Amino acid sequence: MTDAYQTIRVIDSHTEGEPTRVVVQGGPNLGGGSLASRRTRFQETADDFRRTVILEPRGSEAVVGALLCPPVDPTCVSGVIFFNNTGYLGMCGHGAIGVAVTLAHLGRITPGIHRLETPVGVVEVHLIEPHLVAIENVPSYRYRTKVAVEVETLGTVTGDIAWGGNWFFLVEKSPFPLTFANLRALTDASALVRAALVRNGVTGADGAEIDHIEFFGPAESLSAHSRNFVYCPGGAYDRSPCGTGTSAKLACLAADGKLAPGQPWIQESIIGSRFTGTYRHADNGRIVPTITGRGFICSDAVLIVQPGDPFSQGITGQEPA
Ligand code: PYC
Repeated sequence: MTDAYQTIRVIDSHTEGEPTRVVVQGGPNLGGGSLASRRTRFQETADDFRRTVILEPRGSEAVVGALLCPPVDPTCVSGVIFFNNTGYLGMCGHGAIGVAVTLAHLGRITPGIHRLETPVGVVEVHLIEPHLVAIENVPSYRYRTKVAVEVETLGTVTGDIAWGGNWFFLVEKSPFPLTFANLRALTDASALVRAALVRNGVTGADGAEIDHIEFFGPAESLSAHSRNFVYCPGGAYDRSPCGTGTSAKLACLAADGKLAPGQPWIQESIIGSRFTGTYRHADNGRIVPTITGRGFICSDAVLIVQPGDPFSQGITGQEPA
């Protein structure tokens, strides 16, 4: 006879290489209210659930979790709260694509346009084909341009600050060539840039921490416009070109007059996968980006948490009792 254990049903997918884990059963009950207030409740009352789902041994630092919840706006097919190895995200572009292919896999959506409610606003997802999705992201904008910071071992690093659903510091000239072999150096350099921004009080609007760093360089493929490396808040790198990061990039290109509305921008990731981005103008000098990429289901699984498991809440760096 086995003891009763906790089960959590998840569907794992990847979007251009970047994993998304959608919780479809066994998640915390966050009650009602806006998605932003439910995200706060998640953080305050159920953060152990985030750790169980994302951290090793059940997850990994690269995984972005997505908790499906009932939407407030009845025109939305679902609400969704994104989370990762360190906390909670406002929006997640690759994650929204992962949610769309997951909802299609579950038979909850068919090809067409659907709306998802997130803590930072409603995004439209267009399931073009079973594995091809375009998301119309939240309005994005460049907040500050050519901000110089002194970074330990790197010297002066200059970048733009932009919002694409998360805050980004975008560095046009990567301090290291954007190759897979340089992942460690790029990750370490990004961590130093992030620390320098904090040290110097450089923030997004309303003092928000800039928790994503993006380095750019020339594309490897002749048909892409640029290659990037994206450092995520928990120290992992984005295997995809990052949906919110590509949105922030489009906002900068638009502000510089380097990309016209509707003109495609092909952004290559550090592993060579791609998103195609376009934008249209919105109010207050903002743009509405559309990001298109592919998503594939990897597994439909039940996570099990047995009584007495010393790592039921993941490996956190604290010694088990
Ligand atoms: O695709 O927006 C994105 C994203 C954010 C963090 C990881 N991926």
